[in-house]
Parts: sequence; C-alpha cells; structure tokens
Amino acid sequence: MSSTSDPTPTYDVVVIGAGFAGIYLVHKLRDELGLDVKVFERGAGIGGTWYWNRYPGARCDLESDAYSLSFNDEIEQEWDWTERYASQPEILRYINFVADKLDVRGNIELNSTVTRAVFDEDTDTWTVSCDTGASAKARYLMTATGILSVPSMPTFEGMETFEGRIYHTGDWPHEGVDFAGKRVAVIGTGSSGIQSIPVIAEQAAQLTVFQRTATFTVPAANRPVTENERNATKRSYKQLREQMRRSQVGVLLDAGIGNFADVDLRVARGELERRWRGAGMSTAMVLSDNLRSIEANEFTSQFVRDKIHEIVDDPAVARMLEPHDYPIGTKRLPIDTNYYDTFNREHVRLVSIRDTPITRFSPAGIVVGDTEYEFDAIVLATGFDASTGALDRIHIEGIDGRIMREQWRDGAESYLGLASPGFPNLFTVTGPGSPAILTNVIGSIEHHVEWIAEYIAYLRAEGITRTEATTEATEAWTAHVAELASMTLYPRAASWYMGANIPGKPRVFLAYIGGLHNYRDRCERIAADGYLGFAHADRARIPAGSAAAAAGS
Ligand code: NA7
Repeated sequence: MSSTSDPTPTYDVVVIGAGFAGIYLVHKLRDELGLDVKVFERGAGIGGTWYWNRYPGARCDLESDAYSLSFNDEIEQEWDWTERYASQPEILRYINFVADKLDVRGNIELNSTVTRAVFDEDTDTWTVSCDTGASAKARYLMTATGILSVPSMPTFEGMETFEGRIYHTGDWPHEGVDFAGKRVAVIGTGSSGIQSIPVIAEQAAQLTVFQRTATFTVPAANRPVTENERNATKRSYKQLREQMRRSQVGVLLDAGIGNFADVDLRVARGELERRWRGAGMSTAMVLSDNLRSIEANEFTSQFVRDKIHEIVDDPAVARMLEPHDYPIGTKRLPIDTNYYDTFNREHVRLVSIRDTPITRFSPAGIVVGDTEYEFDAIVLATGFDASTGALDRIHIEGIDGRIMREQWRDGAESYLGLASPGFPNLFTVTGPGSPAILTNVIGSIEHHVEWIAEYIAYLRAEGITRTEATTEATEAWTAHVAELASMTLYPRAASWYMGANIPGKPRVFLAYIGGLHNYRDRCERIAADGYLGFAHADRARIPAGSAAAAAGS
C-alpha cells in the first residue's frame, strides 16, 4: 500500500469478494506478481456463496475431488474430503484452510460492502468506496462477486404481517434454525429447495412445499469417501486435473453413448438405469444430443417422470411432481438425497402454485386462492439474481460517466465474460458471457485468475496503463455466445441462466456454452496475438485527460 497527499490508500489491485476467486487472486497477484492487493468482502467471514448458503442439506452438486483448487500440490495433498459430494460446512472449512495456507487474511477487509467504483481517466485508476466509509484506489479493479450471491427475495403481499419467521436459503442464519415441532413452508423447488426439503422434513412437525415449476432431479448417491479412494485420487490428481481442464464442463462426467436417432433405445434405457444409481449430473447426458434434440430430451425426461411414479406412492402427488415445463438439463440439474421419497411421508404435503399462485401472506401463514395454510416458519428457496446481480448493485462508473448496470440494461455484454467496453482496467471474474455457470466453477475461476494475472504481467512489462475491451470484440463475443445458446434447447427454459427468474431482467443467455476447453484455447490465442480485442494505452505517452485517444489507441 502507498499514499501521497491524498489520504486514500492506494494499491495495485482492489478485489471485490473473498470467495474462491478473491482468495486465489490475492495469492496469484501478490505472491507471483508481487502486487499490492486489497480485498473488500461483504461477509463477516470469507467463503462467498459457501459462507451465506448454510441452509439444511446444502452441498455441492459436483464431486469433491473436482470441486476443489488444483494449483497447489500441498493443498491438494493435505486436504481430505470426507464425502463424495461435500457439504457446505466442509467446503467452508476447506476455503478457510486454503486461506490460511496461502496466508491471505491480511489482505482482506471483512464486513465491507463495496457500493461505488469510479474510474479516473486522468490517472487510469479506480477509486472504490465501501458502506463502512473505507475507500481505496488501484490501477486494476477485479470483481470476484460470485454468480449466485444475491438472493432473490419475492415480494408477496402481506409478507410483513406474517407472525412467524421467514428465512431465505441463500442468507441462512449462522446460528442455524431448529424446526423441531414446527409447521414449516418451503417456497421453491430449485436446487436449494430440493436439497433442503428432505432435511427440513426430518425435523419439522409438518412440511408444506409450494411448487411453481416441477423440477427434474436425479439421485446424488452421496456417500463417504474411503481412505483407499482418497489416496488413489491424490496419486492421480495431476492427470485428473489436466483432463478436467481440457473438458467441456471442467469435470469428468460419463460421456453420451450416441445421438437419439442412432442408438438402440433399449441400450439407452439400460444406461439411464445404470446412471440413475449414482452418476449424478451425467444421468441426463446418456444421449449425446440431449440438449440439442427435443426428441432425445423427451426420452430422458420421460425416464425421470417414470422414476417419479415408481418412487412416489400417491399417483396424484407423483403427477404434480412430474416436470413438463422445460427440457431436462436446460435448468441446472439438481442432484438430491431422497427428494421424491420425501413426499411419501405423512407430514409432508405438496401444493402446486403453478395455476393458482400464492395470493398473499397472512399473519398466520400463506393464502392460495381461498385456502389459508398456517405456519410457524416460511423458507424462501427462491434463488438468486444470478451472474449480473452483484455487479448491478454496485455503482460502477467507467469512462464518460458510463454506469455498468445502465450499459447492461438490455442485457449484459462483455468480452470473454471478463471485460466490458467503457470500463478500463476492470476484470469481471466469472462474469456474464464466460463459461463459468455451465462448468465446474472452480475450474473457470482458476482459468480466469491465471489468464488475468498473465495479462497484468504483460501490461506491466509493456508499460501499458490502460486496457479496455473494444466495442467490436465485445459485440462479436456477445453475438457468438447468443448464437451458440440458440443452437441448443437452453433458451426454452425460464431459467436463471436466461435471467428469466427475475422480474424485468432482460432475457439474455448469460454463459458461453462452447465448453471450458474451447474457451481456454480461445483465450490462449487472444493472448498469443497480443491480447486481440483489447485497446491499450500508456499513460506516459498520452496527454493527461486524453481518454478518447487512450481508448482508441
Ligand atoms: P433456483 O434454481 O432459481 O430455484 C428457485 C425456485 O424458487 C424455483 O422453483 C422457482 O420457481 C421458485 N420461485 C422463485 N420465485 C418464486 C415466487 N415468487 N413464487 C413461487 N416460486 C418461486 O434457485 P436455487 O437456489 O434453488 O438454485 C440456484 C442454483 O444454486 C442452482 O441452479 C445450483 O447451481 C445451485 P420457477 O422455477 O421459477 O417457477
């Protein structure tokens, strides 16, 4: 840190957010590039998504040996995962272990929500301000604000009159919640609802699930990791990680057996049965064209619907649980532990609010049409303002007074998901238009951080003080992202991938669908070509205030 007569502390880099991305950025930029890095974090602890999402049953939907950092042998070898799919407490312990190993806590200021970030065109620096009154200047600003970090709070009429407690899965009380003996409602049947419902049902006296859209989910087949498995994984991490880096989604899933039109459907059904017993997300990938062909998708979808009828005793409840509103896989496919089975329990009931939505909350509970349901507690498992949500909540002001959330009003536009025109020296880790949300996000984070660090090293070596994504490159990338999405079934779902879960949010597909491997190649080529698509300027060689010259050079 340095300071002149201006009392604002000055760093090389300010990072917003201390989840996996923020922590890795500190390590990479500080320890490998020798930069002075400051992180502001909203939470009272580190961990981001895993700090806030403490709802009962919260766990990762990717296997622990994939959903973990790969860049440090010591961390890899010393940490022992206990379950195939790690629970939230274990992941949070892991993040804290990593932070201690890398000794990054001194760089992080907790309890500090960044409210403003303004670029100064005369000095090529950002000034960042927090709700605490703290501020900092830096040449580079990096947002590591996460994809699922802003809970989506529905506004039901009369919510404030409810006399019990209301919880959101994405902002769960740290002291935990005891539902014993309570009448509990859960609104929402996405991943958070599907993970929490069976666990809440274990505790509550009565559980009512309000379902707007029936959701596909497949068994997690979670189990403890044995000592032998753990050792075998540790021995082969090097190869495993390399394969993951070069894969479509950053994790090794069972491949498709062929396209719908080409495979023997009895064989496909057999393979679905096999995967149903423990292949997690790749259950929906038996047919290679599952996300491109509606016939293929319908075959897989019907398999899951049939399973629901096998599991659920009451045929009327099973019919309500049958998903029909989107092709399987076009919303993130949850993996569950006893989700459908839970509806066989006496004290669990399902209320469809698909055709008759929730009318209002009352002091006693929830009113749907003419029926009032009484509760002691209501759990909102209603999801997140994904991807752009956290960035929209910060006043980010670039050149010529451009405000990021206004620039993105009709849909987020970015170059590679990492940079946006008008916002020089700003990198958005796992930003909209990157592959992150469709991949093992840790794999994407590692890639982004490494690529950005290499780029910063290049900029410093070349004496470049300002970099900005060009409008042309950004438009071309955004069009490419949209075109790839349009070739799939993804746009048929009203998903958070499309921004469709937030009223008024533009419907733009928020991720690059071409695969982590292709994205990595593309980024490598861009770097090899002198960072094609970015405009560079050198403060020393342009007159002060010559912003236009800088951006266009
Ligand atoms: P999701 O997947 O966005 O699910 C939210 C759920 O809440 C979904 O069932 C929604 O129904 C429902 N919802 C949202 N708003 C309302 C209102 N106003 N009324 C009734 N129901 C509502 O969020 P999750 O937290 O479960 O999962 C997010 C990601 O975390 C997940 O994809 C994994 O990657 C991990 P809808 O489907 O919109 O009809």
